[in-house]
Amino acid sequence: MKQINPFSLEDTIVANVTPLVPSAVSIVRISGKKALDIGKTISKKDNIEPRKVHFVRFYDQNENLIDEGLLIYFKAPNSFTGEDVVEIHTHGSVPVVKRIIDEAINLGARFAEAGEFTKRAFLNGKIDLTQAEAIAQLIEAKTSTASKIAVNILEGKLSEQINNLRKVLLNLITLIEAELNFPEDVEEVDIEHIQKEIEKVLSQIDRLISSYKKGQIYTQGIKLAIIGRPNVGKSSLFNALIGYERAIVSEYQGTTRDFIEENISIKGIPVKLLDTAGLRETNDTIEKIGIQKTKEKLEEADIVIFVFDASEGWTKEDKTLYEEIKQKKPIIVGNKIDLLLDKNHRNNIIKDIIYVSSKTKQGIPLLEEKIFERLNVKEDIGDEIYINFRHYKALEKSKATLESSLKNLEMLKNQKEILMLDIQEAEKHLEEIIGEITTEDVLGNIFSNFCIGK
Ligand SMILES: Nc1nc2c(ncn2[C@@H]2O[C@H](COP(=O)(O)OP(=O)(O)OP(=O)(O)O)[C@@H](O)[C@H]2O)c(=O)[nH]1
Ligand SMILES: [Mg+2]
Repeated sequence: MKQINPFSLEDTIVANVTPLVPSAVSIVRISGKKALDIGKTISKKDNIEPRKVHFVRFYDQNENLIDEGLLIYFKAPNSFTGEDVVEIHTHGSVPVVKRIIDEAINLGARFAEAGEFTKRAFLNGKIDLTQAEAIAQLIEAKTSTASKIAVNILEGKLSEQINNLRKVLLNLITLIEAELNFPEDVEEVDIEHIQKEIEKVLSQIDRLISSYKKGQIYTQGIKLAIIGRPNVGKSSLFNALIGYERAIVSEYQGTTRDFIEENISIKGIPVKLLDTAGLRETNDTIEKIGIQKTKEKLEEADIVIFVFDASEGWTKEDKTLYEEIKQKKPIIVGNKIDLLLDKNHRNNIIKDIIYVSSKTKQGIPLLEEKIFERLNVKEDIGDEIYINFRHYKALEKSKATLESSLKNLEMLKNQKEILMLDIQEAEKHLEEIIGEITTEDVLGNIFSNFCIGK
């Protein structure tokens, strides 16, 4: 059998771009040197012009008709991958797509690895590494805000900022290098100028670094646990927040034993909502296990909702329990407000309570508002940039190098070679972000997370 280097740019690759499910239309993409010939053979059409939609019939090698559809040819370098690309649009029939792919393979293509089209786009200089990552992020995005974050990076906004920072550092490197090479002809570089420029770069790096945590809230979301005594209406509140009767609700204490999770979105933020077993002293073995799990979930939660029964008031048990968990700064929710006739009663309890009725849904939007407020993020991110973990790590390294240069600037004034090496190192870490320098490991990591066909 022929040994194929999985990532050789010499190969022509093929894959379905759309999922293999019955649908209106499916797309197969072929990229590489043989793409046009394969397109011509499958469609039995000789004059295929680039960037034109051709309505054709597709045939297998025995001249059997596979389907009719559209064929588009993107001539290198004006394609997604930068290579010759042929796109075949068929009816969304799984066997049709498979036959087209088989034909392309018969004609010399091989099935693409995950992310291989995007990897080629990167290797051929069509996009940089931040943009390649953004494509995967965009496809994976679960909320509209997460998609906006990806699109902003795909537009090249992060690369632009990184390149601006690199420019400042490269200018410094040039100045110092000139001074070192031509000490007679070139004036000594003003150390205050160097200091100011490094500080400028550092403040931008800090701004980008701080975007990482916020970005995680938008893309990864948060965990929100509902905690409280038995029967206060935790499961009812859980159901009210997710919008359907998922958790069992009953008038018996200790109804919920195992915790239940459900994913929701609050103003575009993915929220993993957790209903837990009511906390109380009990001899019931199963309930005890549930309570232990509740305590674990409490630790993991980013935000805790502490529920009490407002119709009963803030009882001694509520107070004891609250004291136990207050370090998590819970949002306190008084439930069953529909049963509360004496409205003045509310003011007698602690401040900052959200009153709701899980039964009538009164107060639920306000609670969602409060949860969102706690996250301290914007609803519309505009054109703001939120970096990923890889960017974050590289920026941290660049920052550490620059900070140490700043600290030792007085000493480095007379050791400009070392200063220059430091600045060069800081600049290299910025290069890593956009992928000017990368290793096969880094690329493997990024592209293996892609889906097939991208
Ligand atoms: N009137 C009224 N009744 C409610 C409300 N929320 C819950 N209940 C009732 O309170 C009882 C307990 O509700 P659950 O949601 O099962 O309470 P829980 O806190 O999950 O209880 P455990 O799972 O046992 O810890 C049920 O009979 C619910 O119908 C509410 O807002 N108004
Ligand atoms: Mg329950």
